[in-house]
Amino acid sequence: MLAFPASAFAQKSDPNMGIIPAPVSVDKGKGVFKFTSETIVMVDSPNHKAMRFFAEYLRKSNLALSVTDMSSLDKKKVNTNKTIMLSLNFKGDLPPEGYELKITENNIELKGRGAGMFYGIQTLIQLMEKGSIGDATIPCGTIKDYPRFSYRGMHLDVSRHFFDVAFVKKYIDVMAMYKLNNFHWHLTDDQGWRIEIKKYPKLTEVGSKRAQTKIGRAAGPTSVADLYDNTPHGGFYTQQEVSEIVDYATARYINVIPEIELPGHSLAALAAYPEWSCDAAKTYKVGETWGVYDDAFCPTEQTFNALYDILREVMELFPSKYIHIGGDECNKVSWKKSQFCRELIAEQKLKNEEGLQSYFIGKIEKFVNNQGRQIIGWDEILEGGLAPNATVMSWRGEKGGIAAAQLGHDVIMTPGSGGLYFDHTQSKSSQEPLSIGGFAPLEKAYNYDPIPSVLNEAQQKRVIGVQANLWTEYIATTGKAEYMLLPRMLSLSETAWTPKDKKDYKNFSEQRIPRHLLLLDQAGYNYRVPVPLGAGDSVLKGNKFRIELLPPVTGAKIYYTIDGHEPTENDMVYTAPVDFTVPERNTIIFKSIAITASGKRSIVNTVKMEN
Ligand code: TNX
Repeated sequence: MLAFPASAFAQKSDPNMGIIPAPVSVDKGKGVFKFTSETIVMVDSPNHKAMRFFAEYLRKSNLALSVTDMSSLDKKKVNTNKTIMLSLNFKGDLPPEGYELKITENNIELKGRGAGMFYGIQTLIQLMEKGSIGDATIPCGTIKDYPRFSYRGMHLDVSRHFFDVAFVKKYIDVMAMYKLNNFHWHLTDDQGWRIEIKKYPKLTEVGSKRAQTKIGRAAGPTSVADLYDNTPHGGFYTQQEVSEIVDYATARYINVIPEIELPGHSLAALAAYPEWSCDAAKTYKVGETWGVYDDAFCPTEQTFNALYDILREVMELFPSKYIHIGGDECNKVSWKKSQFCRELIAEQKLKNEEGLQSYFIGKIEKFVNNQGRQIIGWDEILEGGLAPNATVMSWRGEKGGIAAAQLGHDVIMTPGSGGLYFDHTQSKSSQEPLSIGGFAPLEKAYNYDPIPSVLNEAQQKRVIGVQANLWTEYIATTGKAEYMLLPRMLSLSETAWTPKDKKDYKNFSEQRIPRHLLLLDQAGYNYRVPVPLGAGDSVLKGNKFRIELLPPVTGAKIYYTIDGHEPTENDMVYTAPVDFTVPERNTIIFKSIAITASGKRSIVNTVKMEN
């Protein structure tokens, strides 16, 4: 006999009070704070960014509460019962980005400075139960919280597919809800240049459009299976839109890091300005398929000057201390063919084309440093010698990150092997949508530890954080982008924020995720509905079985069949554990599906019970 684990979904019994990412410390209290018509929200710094965010949140919510400036009140006369008090002007220190939140039946007190206040507000919002005056409550407790890593990043590739301003804002919103603080915006690549550059208008006039896109998942540019969709694709952000997004993110304590890819992944720019390539006589067209192209920026004076001009405009638009300059997957074919490059290698006494890559990155870094900024590059920037102040994003496993940390460079961990490539598939089922492949289920990013154990203490400090990437070769719609992002981004959030010893996947996936998925639903996000909890695809051996399931989303229904058919809402509704006795040499096939209140569906899960 085999039984599925019976784990009661009870948020009330959750030691983390349902909060994602799990806080550093939670001391649960008894009772709830109730919102009534007498509740007042008092702030001591109404013009503070976080306070303005909260005021706006309250204005849009059903709570109809406004924010009162404490200085406008006679403090002695204020009844501190029924108040929610947000203060920045308190004595003592909190850890960077930290906050303290105390909820009693009488009042709520939130202390935090800067981002800390903002994150305290996010926690408060997550704790809110029901939405309107009269029935809204917050459970009592005391929370002390601050992040494990200072860099908590989420990336979005808008080159392979373009996503409009409204979607980018929605993406930033959900990042902010889960306390992520760096938005890595992959703005340029072979398949599209997406940022307006005033000095070089052809970058967007020509470089932001491709004539068609490869269908399905075939090999890269040299593939012979040439099937295309015959549909033009394009789009770009004007500088004004870029500024609007930067402001929007800044209001949510999110830094926006622009990525301008060089020297490789630059075909869209070369289609616009072939004179920046090593063979200006060649015609280049904006990439229509995926993979690594042979063309790259040529390291001439002319190209560098153009890149400096571009970066100057980029730095005007982005206040970020970091500017991402790419650096990955430059295969150097065009450099090897170039007389100019051979001569430059000799003249600069470089070893080979690897040395030239390092020379290229070094010059760009020097320029960026001279403007008071720092570069981030993918781990290939280690090849041929690392630019002196660069921060490395380790994506091809952890090797690059480890080497960089050992050299004393800052590192951001974002390895595919850590489940941080959200373009990889979320389950092995053929019911998943087309993806680039790989395998990155929810628990993989959750269980990833960004600090490699081979690093000594000083080197470990070089790992400033962790990031997940959403590459969009196979993601053409916002719905699919959200499906690939969520709920995995919540795993990233907890990996980036929560102390390692407080992480607990069972608590996360069974007690907290279901409610968050309902909240995300209500906030208008798409996501992947996990299969009914307790129902992994499996083959069980024996004669007596009990199937015990829990809805993966609060309020979702589970339907099942035992006749081999794909379950739908026309089938049996799971309400209580089901027992089976399987006769000898027989098999019962139990298939289940979860369907949320809004109609989102999980994939079908199959359990075979064999005797
Ligand atoms: C590798 S990650 C790339 C991207 C692709 C991605 C697909 C990195 C630095 N380069 O150009 O989109 O794989 O997973």
